Amino acid sequence: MLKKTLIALTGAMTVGVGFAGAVQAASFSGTIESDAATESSTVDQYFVDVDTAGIVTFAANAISGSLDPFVRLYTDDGFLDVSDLIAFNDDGGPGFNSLLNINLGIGSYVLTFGDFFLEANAVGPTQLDDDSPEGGDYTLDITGATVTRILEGNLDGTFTETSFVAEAVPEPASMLGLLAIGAVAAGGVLKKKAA
Ligand SMILES: [Ca+2]
Ligand SMILES: [Ca+2]
Ligand SMILES: [Ca+2]
Repeated sequence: MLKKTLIALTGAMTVGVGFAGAVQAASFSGTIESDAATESSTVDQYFVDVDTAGIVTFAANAISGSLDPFVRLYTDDGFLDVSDLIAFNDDGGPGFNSLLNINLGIGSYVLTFGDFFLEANAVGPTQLDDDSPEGGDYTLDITGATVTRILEGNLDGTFTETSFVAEAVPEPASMLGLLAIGAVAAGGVLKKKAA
């Protein structure tokens, strides 16, 4: 029951987490879809603004399926193409997960998220994924930048703009929120064990 509820909320909801100081952090959920028949998989785009120059972290973790996360970062000049590429990461995180730590100046950027091997010119909504199209649910944690827009790639070649809540939560409220989430999760586990 709890799991179902959480899945239903993914994609449309963002859990904003505020830290002390000016560091911005937020966590997003999404899904990469794949189609073996057409050897394709979807590519999602996260538009972010950096308001204070410094280290920005993108942590992309698969949470279901056989997804092998691969991320690429581009400058946002209004027309996303291969010439905008500035960085990428495949397996910098645990296992096959991606972790991109990069020093960025003030400006606008686009992170693309897809399954291995995400080519530099594969800017969505789908990519030719002929090494083996794989999909699954994922989380993306972004620290040091603010997400302004999310475009989810669809297998039919369209994008869906995902609505999300970017919360600027003061530290005390944020801590209460985390405690509340922990309490709900604990409640769910207890219920499951009792059933
Ligand atoms: Ca461009
Ligand atoms: Ca990977
Ligand atoms: Ca693949």
